[in-house]
Amino acid sequence: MKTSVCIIGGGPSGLMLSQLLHLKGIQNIVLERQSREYVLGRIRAGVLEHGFAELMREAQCGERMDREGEIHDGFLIAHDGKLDRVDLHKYSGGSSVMVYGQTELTRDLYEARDRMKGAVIHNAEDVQPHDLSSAKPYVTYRSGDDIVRIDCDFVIGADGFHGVSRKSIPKDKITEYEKVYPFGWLGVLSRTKPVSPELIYAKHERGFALCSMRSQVLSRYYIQVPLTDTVEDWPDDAFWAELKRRLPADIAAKLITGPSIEKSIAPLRSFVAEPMRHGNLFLAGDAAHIVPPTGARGLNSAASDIYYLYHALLAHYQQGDRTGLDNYSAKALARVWKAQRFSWWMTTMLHTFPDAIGYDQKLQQTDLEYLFSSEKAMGSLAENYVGLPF
Ligand code: RFL
Ligand code: PHB
Repeated sequence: MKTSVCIIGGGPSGLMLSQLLHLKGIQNIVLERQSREYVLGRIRAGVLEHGFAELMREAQCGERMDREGEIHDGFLIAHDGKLDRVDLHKYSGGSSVMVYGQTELTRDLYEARDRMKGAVIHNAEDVQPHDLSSAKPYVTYRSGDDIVRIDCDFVIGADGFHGVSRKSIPKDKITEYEKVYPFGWLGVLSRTKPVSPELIYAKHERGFALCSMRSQVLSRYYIQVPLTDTVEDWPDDAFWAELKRRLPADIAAKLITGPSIEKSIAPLRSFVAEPMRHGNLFLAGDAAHIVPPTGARGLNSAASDIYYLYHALLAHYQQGDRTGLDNYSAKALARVWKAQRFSWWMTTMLHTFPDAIGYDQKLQQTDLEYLFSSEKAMGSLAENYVGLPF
């Protein structure tokens, strides 16, 4: 097979790029290791920044998101016996975020790819990029007993943190920066009405908790847990009891509980690989960088990568201009590091660290007091949470 752009990974990053390129007549093939059902079964992001929503519209995939997604103008932080509100709209100069699940937006992207007869190959095994430093790279994969070869101009590594793309870059050509946090998030999805119309981030001595949602009938809750815990350690009753302990009493009293329909633990990690390009391989999204979910930045950092890459590929194919491709890594990384900083800051401010000394705890408390006493500090939080410009 032959195509212009071979995209490894059919998550939000890969599908979005595929859709945008197709709309401009640039041929591409997406190779996804898992089945479509498996990809759609993963419960991940719930909050999309303005820029991501705009990209969905540009990809002609925004209709259902605009109909069913919820615009949120603010969120709450419970701390030290108080419940304070972050007014995103006021402090970001009129911006907001969209609450719309990653599952739903991935479904919309798959449907758009189907509608346009885009090539998305599922269950592609042993995907391997080759000759990345040459002008004629290619990708192979196994389908049953057959090895299939795809010749292309560019390979896009959009295959997430555990994908093959980043690993195919020689070790001496890439630098990895990593910070592993000593806890994870246990997440529960339940068919219950959310406890609050806006998200609640709760800092508590027993550990962080988050009340989020997917819709007015579907709630998503998280609690900080030690890395040694497993899902089996947390039957539903134990989860709800612990969540209630970490919420202000009046909120806990209102919480509607129900059977979990999904329960999983995600370790918290910050990671960046530099550069995001090796020859004709370009990394995008979680394949190149991940953040702890506290600042709701992961998917949104993926969106800016895709935006830069899309415009760079467009300039190359339409005007023969390669500057966008040459500048891609530096441009993407500048925004990626700002998302890293913000996610680290939110995580540090709101979690309970097992080895924290009294001094660290005082600083955490002061960080929150400063935040809610300074319009400038609120402005900084708000502009980062709604998303810095692409
Ligand atoms: P994905 O979604 O991991 O997709 C990569 C795809 O590549 C496939 N793949 C391969 N395909 C072929 N060959 C191989 N060798 C392959 N290896 C892997 C995989 O099967 C997969 O389908 O990466 P992508 O597209 O870059 O998207 C990134 C987002 O998924 C991620 O950043 C967000 O989910 C992070 N995140 C959040 N981001 C936000 O912006 N807002 C949020 O509210 C938010 N909440 C979250 C989150 C992530 C979470 N977890 C579980 C890590 C909440 C959680 C709990
Ligand atoms: C979610 O709803 O899954 C979610 C929301 C906000 C975050 C992280 C996750 O910061």
